[in-house]
Amino acid sequence: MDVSFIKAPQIQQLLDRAAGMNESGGNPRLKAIMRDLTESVMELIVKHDISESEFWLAVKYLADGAGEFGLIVPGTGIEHFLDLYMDAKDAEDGLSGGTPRTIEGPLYVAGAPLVEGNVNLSTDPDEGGQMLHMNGTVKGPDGEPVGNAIVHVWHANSKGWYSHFDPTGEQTPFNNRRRIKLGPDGRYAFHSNQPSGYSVPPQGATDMLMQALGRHGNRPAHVHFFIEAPGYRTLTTQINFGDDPFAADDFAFGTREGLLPVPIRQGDTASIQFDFQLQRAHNAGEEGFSSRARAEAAPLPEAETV
Ligand code: MBD
Ligand code: FE
Repeated sequence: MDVSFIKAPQIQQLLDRAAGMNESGGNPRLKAIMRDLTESVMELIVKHDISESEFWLAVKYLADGAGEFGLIVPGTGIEHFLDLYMDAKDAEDGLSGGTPRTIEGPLYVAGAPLVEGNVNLSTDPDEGGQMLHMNGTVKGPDGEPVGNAIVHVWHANSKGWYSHFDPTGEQTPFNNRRRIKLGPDGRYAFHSNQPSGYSVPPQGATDMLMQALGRHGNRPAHVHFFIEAPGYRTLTTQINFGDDPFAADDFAFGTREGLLPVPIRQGDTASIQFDFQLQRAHNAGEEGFSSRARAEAAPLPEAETV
């Protein structure tokens, strides 16, 4: 059977009716997107001659795996694709330059302590024993220091687990998560227990998919950032350790040229010097965050809030 089967009047009429094209109510943009999405699924079924059994297996996979969509989206390359698409639209608008954006991932938690100075991110001890020291400057397009920035930083512990998402339940809320308030010079500095790479939960939906694709579910050790500052575009990015075995083989496609510093290692300490360069905001919306739904936790009562 050829995919032109989809173009038969009977099927085109079905698509129109299913997407509410003949109804006056509803959301026109959603109708147009739903019609194309449904047609794409039909095309896929015909192109690959997907059987009824296979189709319902896929529905069951999505239903059972819904809790891991935040991992499946980066694992399938779609979250990285969103970055490539935003980059391409920026280039069209003449908005290139600065530190590359890269995927947020599913593990940010709003409400981390707001702190100043040379900051310790780690509330909990970590038997890994290795320390990470990171510092640098947040700059603007002309190399000027960006004043009054807030650097949101979050990373895993030495077992690759993030606080608030740790199945062992061992971590204190906001361990390895802080918002760092910078001064007029744009300088930041923090230290923490060094993160290890991340692996998707064994036997979970993402792991099953990766195995079926002959892939793995590992990320190199990395540190996430949001950087916001008045007058500048909020940057979503991360650095991945250039000397990690998975630096060139990240299951989530979050590693990018310019975001792979190699830590300087001396004894139990890894040091990374890294400057960020922001783009100027062209409207107030660019100073904010996307409206992606994010986890949020109550601020710590003992937080050293500034
Ligand atoms: C992570 O820590 C991460 O950053 C991404 C993108 C996906 C899974 C786990
Ligand atoms: Fe991560």
